[in-house]
Amino acid sequence: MRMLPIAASVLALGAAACSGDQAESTTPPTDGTTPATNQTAAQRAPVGASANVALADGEGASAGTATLRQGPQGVVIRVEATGLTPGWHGIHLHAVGTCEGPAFQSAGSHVHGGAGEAVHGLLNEGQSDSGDLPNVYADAQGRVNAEVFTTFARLADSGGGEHLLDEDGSALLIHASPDDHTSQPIGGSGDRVACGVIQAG
Ligand SMILES: [Cu+2]
Repeated sequence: MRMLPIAASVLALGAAACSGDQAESTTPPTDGTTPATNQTAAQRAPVGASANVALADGEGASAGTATLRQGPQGVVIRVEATGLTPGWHGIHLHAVGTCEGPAFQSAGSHVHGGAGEAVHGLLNEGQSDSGDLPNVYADAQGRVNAEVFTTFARLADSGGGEHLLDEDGSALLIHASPDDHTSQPIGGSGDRVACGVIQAG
């Protein structure tokens, strides 16, 4: 009678070793479930972090809102701005979470954590500026409804890109003119006309 429990244990160990072998298979999955990525697993951010922005013009009047949401490889930014001149506008992530009108110089330059000076411009071969974003377009009433995406910044504590919710914060800033995505230091996008602090949501 004593032998029965021992035999059962040996059988259980055998089964565990078997399933362990299966788990260690190196055959790559063929069902397309492996995410295509240009970042290593360590750089992928946990999703779910969000932030809100209350935009104001140089006189302190409301100029709309923006929301930021963290994805695994970057941040989706929805911009719902008002009171702009019709046409294209440069929009960037600036390095300091302070928006003092009318010129908003308090927001500092663009977010940039890389070595050396930031090279601006999404279409510039040497681009390294983490605050760069595509332009947004204001309609005839001066309203913007747009979503832009950046892999250069993050809300999450880990992941790729510059941390926007760092000690001195960050700001979302809309310029008077379009960004040509090439010239230094801000793509010729001119005055800072609307600014909002990026606040964890
Ligand atoms: Cu800017």
